[in-house]
Amino acid sequence: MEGRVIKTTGSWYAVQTPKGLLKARLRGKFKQEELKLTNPIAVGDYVLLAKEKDQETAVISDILPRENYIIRKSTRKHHFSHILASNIDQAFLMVTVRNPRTSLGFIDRFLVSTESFRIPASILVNKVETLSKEKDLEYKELIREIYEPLGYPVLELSALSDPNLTERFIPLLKEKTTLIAGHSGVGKSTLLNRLVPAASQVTQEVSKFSSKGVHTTTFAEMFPLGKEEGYLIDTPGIKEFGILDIGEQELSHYFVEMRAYLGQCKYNNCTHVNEPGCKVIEQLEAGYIHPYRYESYLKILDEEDSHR
Ligand SMILES: Nc1nc2c(ncn2[C@@H]2O[C@H](COP(=O)(O)OP(=O)(O)OP(=O)(O)O)[C@@H](O)[C@H]2O)c(=O)[nH]1
Ligand SMILES: [Mg+2]
Ligand SMILES: [Zn+2]
Repeated sequence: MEGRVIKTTGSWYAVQTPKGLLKARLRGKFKQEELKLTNPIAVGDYVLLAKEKDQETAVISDILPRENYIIRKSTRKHHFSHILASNIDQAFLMVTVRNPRTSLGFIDRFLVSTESFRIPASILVNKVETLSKEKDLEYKELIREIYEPLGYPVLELSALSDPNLTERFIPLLKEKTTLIAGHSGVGKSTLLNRLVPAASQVTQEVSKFSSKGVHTTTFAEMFPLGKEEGYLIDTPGIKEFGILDIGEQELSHYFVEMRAYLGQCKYNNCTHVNEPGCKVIEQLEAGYIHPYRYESYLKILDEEDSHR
């Protein structure tokens, strides 16, 4: 039978099937040929599984091909990646101006990974009710100025205090699998709890046992939206997104504002760094490409280069 992984906790997987939720484990080891992964199965995966003799647990025998996925760099193993979630319809990157501050470079890395699969992405600027300093408000506006013209919706919110979150967000989530990602502490689970009351119980239960009173998400988990079709995937906070092996000429394809000019540079193997007759550099100098975005482009190019 076929099912979808909605939760992983290391060795066990919760799989939603037509016959209900099953607790499943993996049979043997899977070969992951194209990627060096620390997790063979991720939330969002469609899998084939069969019930075991006891009828209470199941064994996963295969993973169906992933339409897409978002990865982060493994914190433990160098050159390894960890799939946050797979088969998603859209991604929300939650960012904050302070406590913690999200950098533009982090946002751009995320957008490269969503663009590489053409996953629609939005930027959620959370905790806006805490911002009053001129500098902070300017940073918030900078985020809007950079990303909105590129086609990424920038949504400001206060997951803690906005009264109308359900009315605002549920229509965006309907009939879709949505991933929420971002640094630790930006408020991903807080938003989830507001939108999916069933999830809130889970979190409250856990936080009762937590001495800090704050529950840091440690495993990705997918929550059904209830009567609205659709799923919301809460993910653990991450420091850095991974990027699949992207060639140096390929990277510019994932910067939407550069895409339009590709093929117009003098050299067809242009990397848009310092080549003469580069259309991208020309557009940058004319003010049509944001300097911060170009800075991120160079940084990612450089980092990926050092991995080759
Ligand atoms: N002031 C303010 N605080 C918020 C808001 N949203 C969340 N917080 C607080 O930020 C802290 C972290 O929130 P979480 O929802 O646990 O953050 P998270 O992104 O899930 O963090 P990880 O699970 O570690 O990745 C909590 O103390 C929340 O109460 C907000 O809109 N305004
Ligand atoms: Mg969380
Ligand atoms: Zn060029």
